[in-house]
Amino acid sequence: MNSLDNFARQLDDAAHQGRELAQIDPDNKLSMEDAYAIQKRSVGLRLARGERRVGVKMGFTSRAKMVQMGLSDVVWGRLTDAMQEEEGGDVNFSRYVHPRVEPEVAFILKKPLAGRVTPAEALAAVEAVAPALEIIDSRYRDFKFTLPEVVADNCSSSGFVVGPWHDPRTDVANLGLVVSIDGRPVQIGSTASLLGHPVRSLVAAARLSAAAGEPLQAGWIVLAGGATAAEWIRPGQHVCIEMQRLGSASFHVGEQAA
Ligand code: OOG
Ligand code: MG
Repeated sequence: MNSLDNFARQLDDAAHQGRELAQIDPDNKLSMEDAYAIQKRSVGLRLARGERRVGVKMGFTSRAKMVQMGLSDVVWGRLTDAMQEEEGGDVNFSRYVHPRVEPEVAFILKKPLAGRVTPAEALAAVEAVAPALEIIDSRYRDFKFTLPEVVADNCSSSGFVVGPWHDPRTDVANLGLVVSIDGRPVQIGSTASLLGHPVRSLVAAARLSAAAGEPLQAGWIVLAGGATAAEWIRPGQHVCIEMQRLGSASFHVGEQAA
């Protein structure tokens, strides 16, 4: 087994078992190319277990997230069906290592979208748009990592919840949003923080996925990135996002299994 496969296996095991591991690249030797190769292989292990690819998530598309994590390049990860949690349902806390939640915008595509596209072309491929919550869960101890390490770890992808789908012609340029935990607002922001307009994140997703040989497909979901800093979540909490015009999405964090 070469070292990329070995890292992929370690990261997949940690994600599968919901346990943390030490940073894999303490000497800063991994290139971004290696990192994406590890990500592809580790998601490949999930697919081999029967999970189905359902889309792409973008990372570090807002200043709030870049500042929180101290990293500043836009990155992307692969979403599978097993990551989608039921809207309004219970998420199983024991499946996660040390989860955080962040507000996102979700697009679902009605057509493939590949390569260098304009914002208008990107919007023309959108079937619907929705408010979403991403549950990120770095597999690394203390949620600490370098850019290649987080990319190798599928950009902390772990869970996501999608709210009601809306007409793609809804203007999503600058929608106010509030994340509440147990009814208390904990993050307030706007969709404008996503590269100035969330559609720019979709444009970037189209370019980066095609460059990786996995162009965006009809039916795929694209998460545009966290619009605010992420918040820790704990068993027993109720987490909700309310977004202007698009409504709300929520979940309850189930008690830790004994
Ligand atoms: C990396 C994932 C970044 C986003 O929306 O910016 C991300 C992390 O913060 O652990 O999902
Ligand atoms: Mg995110």
